[in-house]
Amino acid sequence: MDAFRFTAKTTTPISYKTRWQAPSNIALIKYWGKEKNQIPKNPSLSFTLQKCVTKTSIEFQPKPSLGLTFDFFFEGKPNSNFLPKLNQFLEQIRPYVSWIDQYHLTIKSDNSFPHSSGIASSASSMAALALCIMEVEREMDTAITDLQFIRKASFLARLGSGSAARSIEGPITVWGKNPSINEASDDYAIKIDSLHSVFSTYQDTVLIVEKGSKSVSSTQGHALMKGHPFANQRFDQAQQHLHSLLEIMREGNLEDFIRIVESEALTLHAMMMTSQPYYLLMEPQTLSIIQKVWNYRRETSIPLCFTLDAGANIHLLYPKLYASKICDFIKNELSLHCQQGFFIEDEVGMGAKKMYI
Ligand code: 2P0
Repeated sequence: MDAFRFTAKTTTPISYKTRWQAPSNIALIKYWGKEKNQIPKNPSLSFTLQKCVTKTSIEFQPKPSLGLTFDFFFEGKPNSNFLPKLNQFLEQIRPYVSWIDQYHLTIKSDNSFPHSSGIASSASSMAALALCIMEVEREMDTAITDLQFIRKASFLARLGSGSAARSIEGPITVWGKNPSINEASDDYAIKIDSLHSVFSTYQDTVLIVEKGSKSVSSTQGHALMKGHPFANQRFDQAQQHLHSLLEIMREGNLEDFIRIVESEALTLHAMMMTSQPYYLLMEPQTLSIIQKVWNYRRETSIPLCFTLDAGANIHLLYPKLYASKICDFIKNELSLHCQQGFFIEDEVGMGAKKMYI
């Protein structure tokens, strides 16, 4: 994607420090299966979250020799666990931000959610890094427009982790080509406007069923879609689901919204269960929660539904209007199935923010 290569004349490097906060997101239409460099096999749509965020600062120091050098601190301490993923990210984006070789980077990162909560931090962390880097690029090339800034940040974040493309803007983004959206791209995510107002305050309570790391990573899961017996049907289904969901979200029809959202969650896990080798990320507690959500919905007619990420945790989605009733249900019934009763109350958010240091 040559449009995103840095072409402005570089000036003498200057010391610079920047800090951004980027949110996590939860996909309603799931990205599962990809080509090289996180080009998705199907489009995805997500809610951007508000409270589950990564805050990252980068200090750029000019240096005499060229090449990629950086230090990384997580929650105030040097941390080598993240170095391979960070190194891979910086190597991937280097052709598009060639100026970066003139700097030594000191990267400091914190998550608002516990690292061992089972909430993936790759989306929020890659998005925050991409935004810090774009801010410096805009210092060097003042002709960059806000739209170019956002799109290139999403593009760079995607090279680190596919779902990170959707963690720049909010409250709802789409990443991946789909005939119903002219502007949609496989290279970056775009914000979707003009949806029903109920979705501008939608709630997401994350029920933590399992805090530990997963037995099969998402990157491995994506790879298993190659040669998967149901891959093509799944990619077609995601296209159709996205087309229908956009219409449903414009109208605000919650019954149809639930039907597609829950089907997407279960299909994602069905893909895992029918991969070769097959595997399972849901836990018995995940299923108990799903059954209770379905019973609750039947008994109360309250439009509470669930979705799943690539793990055992449940995201409960519902309109703000029902927050107080649903909160009682979570505390009294669902938290019993959570690891140490742990859950995180979040809602849709407006996207990443620059932070003043
Ligand atoms: C998504 N997931 O749309 C899907 C649904 C999890 C379930 O994208 O290999 O961390 O870094 O591109 O983005 C998780 O996979 O994978 C994911 P890579 P990523 O949110």
